[in-house]
Amino acid sequence: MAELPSKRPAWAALQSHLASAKNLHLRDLFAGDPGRGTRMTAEAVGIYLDYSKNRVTDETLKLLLALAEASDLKGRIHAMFSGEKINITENRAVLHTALRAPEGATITVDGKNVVPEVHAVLDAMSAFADRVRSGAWKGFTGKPIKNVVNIGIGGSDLGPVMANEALRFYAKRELNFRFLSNVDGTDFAETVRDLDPAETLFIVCSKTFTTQETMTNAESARQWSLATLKDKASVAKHFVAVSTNAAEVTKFGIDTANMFGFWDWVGGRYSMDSAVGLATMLALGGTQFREMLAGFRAMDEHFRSAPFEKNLPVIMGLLSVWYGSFFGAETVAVLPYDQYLKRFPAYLQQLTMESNGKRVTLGGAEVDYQTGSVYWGEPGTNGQHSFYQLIHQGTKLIPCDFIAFCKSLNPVGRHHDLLMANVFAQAEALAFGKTAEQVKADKVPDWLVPHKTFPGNRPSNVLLLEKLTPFALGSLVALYEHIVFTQGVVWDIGSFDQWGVELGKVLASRIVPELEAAAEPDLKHDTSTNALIKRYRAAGR
Ligand code: G6Q
Repeated sequence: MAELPSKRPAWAALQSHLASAKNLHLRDLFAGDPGRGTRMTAEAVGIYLDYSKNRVTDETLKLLLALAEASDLKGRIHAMFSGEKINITENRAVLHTALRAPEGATITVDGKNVVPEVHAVLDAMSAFADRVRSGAWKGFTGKPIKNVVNIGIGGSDLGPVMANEALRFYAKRELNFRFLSNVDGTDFAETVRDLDPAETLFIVCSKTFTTQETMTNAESARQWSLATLKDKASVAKHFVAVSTNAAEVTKFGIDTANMFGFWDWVGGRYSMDSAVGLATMLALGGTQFREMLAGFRAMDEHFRSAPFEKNLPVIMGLLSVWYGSFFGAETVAVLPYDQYLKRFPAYLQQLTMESNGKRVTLGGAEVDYQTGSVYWGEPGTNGQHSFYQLIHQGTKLIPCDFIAFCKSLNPVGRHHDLLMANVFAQAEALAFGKTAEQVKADKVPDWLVPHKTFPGNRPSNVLLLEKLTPFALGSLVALYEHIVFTQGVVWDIGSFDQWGVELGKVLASRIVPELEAAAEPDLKHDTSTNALIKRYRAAGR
């Protein structure tokens, strides 16, 4: 079995460096190094990354880069991009990068170039989107489509939800998009309650087409639609599918001519730029969707070719390893200062936590260091009036990623200057804080001084972009995809399986018949689960 990364000399070097690095304060690092704020930056694909407010020295960065080398990050990047089956527990290639490969590229999986298929699906999605957007696609009664409901969950929901919100500015506003994911009947009822079935198109989005929540919602949607439209032939006009499972799609009654495919080498949480993005394509149209893909692709190229010391995903990935595995930080806050990115932290939660929430190495050995962090966040400035307090003055170390755009899509009076002033001020305050001396100088009574003192030394990255466009969104998502990859390689874990999710799918289906059985079931769970099931049954549902 391969040795744990923590046993490598490069890891040990960082561990011993930590002893001194822990005591450094960003105040001193900046005071002693006038070039720091411009030197510790990197720029690529329209993203300016200022990582100077991190608790690192040039020596730390050198050691982190050495750790990346020792982890064979270069080799692993090559393995991913070239279609090697690096998802070893499922024996699959990991090729979300092929989803945005240019036409004419060659990426081979099991002896077959997958790029032509990718573009064939994109063309089919684009043609379909044109018809719906122009009104040429008619519902069963001849009315054009007004409402689009994406039914999916996890990777078949969070990406489109986030992207449709993020790119709303560019969307066809006449189309009304909704996203139905939860198996809770309330989600279904509230999603459809004011919609007219004759004007509503459902996208049943499921890689496997067997996911309990999605199939239950799809079945309820079909019944709801048929209750008005009456004729089974209407299903073909009001339901389309995104799936890899043609047999199940046909069984559901959807014409496979209206099925948009993808492949087992695309993980759910890496699929928003595949056919899973059909709702986004319907909102944006083919041209703008392809601009988003170009943003992904540009970041892919940067990740694959830029030297590590200038490589955005590598730098950010290594910094998060530094805090998570060495400082013991448990979380990362992602703080977009753009209202359109309000679902971006939720999207990143799945991307990062499902990918790197693993406790054994690829070789199966239990790790003795922290792996995936808890990612969370809210758009600025709202978070400032709630949880930022804990980041500034609490006992936990929470590295932050600030994301901001120089130009507003909705310039209104002074709003954007105020918004941006807040980003810069927060990053500054977190880093430098306010010393007791400074507080005293404000004539604060002695007893109040500790309460008004800010220790500072709270690390952050600032990502500054020009404007939120489809290209910019693609580049940001790909940035985080590759940050996750970098982390996973250094931790030597499998970032592309999700056995915990699979377990949930199995466990729930075991209990369903026990809830629904007419006769009292013979329960064989633990005493707590047995009692809960009995109480639920006794309540009479
Ligand atoms: C993503 C996960 C998971 C998955 C959902 C939906 O990486 O595998 O979130 O996307 O469970 O699965 P289906 O698309 O198969 O319905």
